[in-house]
Amino acid sequence: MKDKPLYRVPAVIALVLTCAAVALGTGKSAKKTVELKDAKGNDVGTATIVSKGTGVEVKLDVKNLPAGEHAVHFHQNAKCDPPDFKSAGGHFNPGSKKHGFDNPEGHHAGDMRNFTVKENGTAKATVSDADVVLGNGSEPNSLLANGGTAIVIHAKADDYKTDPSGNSGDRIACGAITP
Ligand SMILES: [Cu+2]
Ligand SMILES: [Zn+2]
Repeated sequence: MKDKPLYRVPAVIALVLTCAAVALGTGKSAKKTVELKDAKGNDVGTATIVSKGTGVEVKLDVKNLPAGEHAVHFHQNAKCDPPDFKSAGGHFNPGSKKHGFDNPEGHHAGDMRNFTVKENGTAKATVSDADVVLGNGSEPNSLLANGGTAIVIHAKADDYKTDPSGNSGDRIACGAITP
């Protein structure tokens, strides 16, 4: 009787493979909602990534963040370990560029424009990125490639030119983007 569950193993494997095949077959994700956490692990809202044209658009709906202008980027690892979020790595940079829209050697695929948090600590803002796709993870510039990426909000604004991160200060919120 003890070996009975073994009979189920091939069936389970078949089911998993079928699901994987279906998932790959349907290919691209068109939308991804990411939960953002601050350095203390508190929920500070969401970033909803949608495919737009040949890139993506990111709808930020955040709360409990310091008022003012903040940098937001895609970073290379889908890993948001508090409190410093260093685990997210550098900016997502499949094209091996330098940082910043105003940098002659720039810019990283993960670079985006700053957004502003209101005095009450909230923001509803839309930023875009023409250099990345959601895709299915097989494209080099897919946010889902190599296990995924992260979206990171910084303490300060991005100056759009200082390598490697626009002099944007601490990482104050992070959300993993996983396949
Ligand atoms: Cu960043
Ligand atoms: Zn950058």
